[in-house]
Amino acid sequence: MAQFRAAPRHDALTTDQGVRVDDTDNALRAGTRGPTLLEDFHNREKITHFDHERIPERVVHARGAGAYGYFENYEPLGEYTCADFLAEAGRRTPVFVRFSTVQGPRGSADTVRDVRGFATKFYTREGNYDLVGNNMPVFFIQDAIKFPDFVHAVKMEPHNEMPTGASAHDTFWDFCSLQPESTHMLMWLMSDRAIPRSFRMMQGFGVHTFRFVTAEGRGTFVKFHWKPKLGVNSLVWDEAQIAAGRDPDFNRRDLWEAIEAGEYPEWELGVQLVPEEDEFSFDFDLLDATKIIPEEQVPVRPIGRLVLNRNPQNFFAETEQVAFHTANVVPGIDFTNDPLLQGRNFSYLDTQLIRLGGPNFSQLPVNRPLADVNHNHRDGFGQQVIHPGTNYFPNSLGGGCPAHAGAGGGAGVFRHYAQRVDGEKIRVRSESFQDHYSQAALFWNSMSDWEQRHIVEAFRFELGKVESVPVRERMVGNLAQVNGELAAQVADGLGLPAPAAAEGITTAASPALSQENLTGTGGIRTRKVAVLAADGTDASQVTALRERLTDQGAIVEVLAAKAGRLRAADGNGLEVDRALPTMASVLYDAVVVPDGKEAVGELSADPAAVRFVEEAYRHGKPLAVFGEGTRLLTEAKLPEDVVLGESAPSYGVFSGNGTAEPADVADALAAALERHR
Ligand code: HDE
Repeated sequence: MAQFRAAPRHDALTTDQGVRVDDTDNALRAGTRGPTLLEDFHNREKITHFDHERIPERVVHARGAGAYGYFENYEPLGEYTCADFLAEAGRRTPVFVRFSTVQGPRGSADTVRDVRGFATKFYTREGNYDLVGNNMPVFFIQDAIKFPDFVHAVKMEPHNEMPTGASAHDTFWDFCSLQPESTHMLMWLMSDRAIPRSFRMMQGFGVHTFRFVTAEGRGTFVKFHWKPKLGVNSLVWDEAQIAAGRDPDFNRRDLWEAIEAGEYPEWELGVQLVPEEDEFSFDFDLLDATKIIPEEQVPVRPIGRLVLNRNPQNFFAETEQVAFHTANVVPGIDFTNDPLLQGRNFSYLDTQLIRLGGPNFSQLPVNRPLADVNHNHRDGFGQQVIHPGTNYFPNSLGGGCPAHAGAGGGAGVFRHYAQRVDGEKIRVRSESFQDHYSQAALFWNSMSDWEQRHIVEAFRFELGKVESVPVRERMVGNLAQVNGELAAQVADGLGLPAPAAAEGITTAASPALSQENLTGTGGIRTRKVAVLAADGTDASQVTALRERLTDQGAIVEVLAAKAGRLRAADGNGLEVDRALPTMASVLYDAVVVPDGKEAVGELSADPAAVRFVEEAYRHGKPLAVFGEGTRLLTEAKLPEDVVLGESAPSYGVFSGNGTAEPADVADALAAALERHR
């Protein structure tokens, strides 16, 4: 791709034709106060190009952020697949990954309640392989033919284009309440998975059951899982809503800054493998994308790691123009008859034709395979290649080329998996797709107390925004098929009577689904700590604490009312990293208030500082306070036992009062940060 990158230039401005331009500030005119002349080709070219700068945004997943990196394979997988990029231990394959929200337009906020896309393009030696997944392992519908209905329902409503970046509105819940197959996915959407703390801290899933195929043509069903090294962590709902205003680019910025700082995000790719002969040994259908295979039933086997280590240079050229397609597969990876996947295999190519303006989008730098491309496709908008010779097959004039790769046999040739199919042409869904509630219940049963509480609150919020009472009632009725307590609590929040719980609901659970069990190994790396300071702050505490935390990879920033330098208690200067009015507690993971009578007095009189600690506390973030710092907590009306540090560490407030050394307080803070909330 390097040959397509323009180097920064320091020479003269030219037109598209390479003609040097004398002045780009003043249009050519008849007299200094006269009309602009059509003859000014530079002016016309400049404005015309600008007029055409926008392309249609993605119909879903319009808002996203991407990065380059590599995938490194752990061990040869030839036993299951002939995919070349999985053939050898240590083999590295370049990748581009794009994360996204689904509902909102390109300019919408990052921290909305939504599914996140997790799409990976592997530039393998045998062609591009796209794994176009989400951060949730199931989907709203079972058959792609329903996708336009689903998307129409979830997107902004057609009459007033509201709400932006939210599913909390009538048409979405109307559709879902009439579509019980969406119930399992709704449980995920109402869970904290829908408000990730960071793209770097979420799982990814291929969702469908795919097929690995060996060189001999033997198939194995496979589900793909990405697991983040930093653990699966989320925001809390109030925090997410505030962050959407304070920094609409919250997740995008987080990814960008981590990579710029050399803190390369990492995931492990795992697979669940199911032999073909076990296809019917589950109490759900492997072809049904509203179902998971519980990890306790089929363990996830780690096969490699993904590292993102380079930011794009140009958002439009790379992140916007990247074109993923579920049908971009390589030898060794094939499809199943999942009706959702089958429809996607049509949709993704089709959508790029309108979005990227014609059939040559695979020639765009970010989409170009590293593997050789050689075919008879010709012409079309934006053709970049000057093809010599014949453009048809068979031919004798071109030496019979490009020839069938299959003719010579050998590796690296895609041959479709040979599956026997036999059936009548019918518009009927299989009986085995009909159980819409068992796995929704499984998910609910697997949640910890706080996760269940958040799910109830999310349903109350979303359905509370629905105007239509019958829609609310119908949805609560569906929830009664999942869990009686869940339905009763949601109903209560909506002022509706509790519906009767269904009978015989499963009590099965899958511990692997709870975020509580999805901790990472990254410690507190890249976690952000705000130190609230003013003139008179105890700088020695700041220094000691900063040292201890940054040693462990955290980012510590000093915030004060104004940018510049403070006068610390010892009379020396203390650098301010950020002006308090430009930031908010939702942009940090923890807050520190150092000692200093004068400083804390000033902070206590500043509503922004008071709100900062009040909000951080309410969002369950660790607070560390030293000496006089407790005054700010009192001002923020935190409970007295918390202010006194008596309830630590359950509240996550660590008091450096008395003899506690800043380093010890930093350690307690770090331990709390690592546990997340
Ligand atoms: Fe997509 N989806 N999708 N989707 N999807 C698109 O393709 C579609 C589905 C996913 O960062 C579109 O280039 C259909 C499941 C991601 O560029 C479009 C169906 C999963 C992205 C499309 C689904 C996804 C898309 C819009 C139902 C998770 C963003 C623009 C059968 C496994 C990729 C585009 C990026 C994007 C169609 C369902 C993930 C219209 C028809 C299930 C991550 O082609």
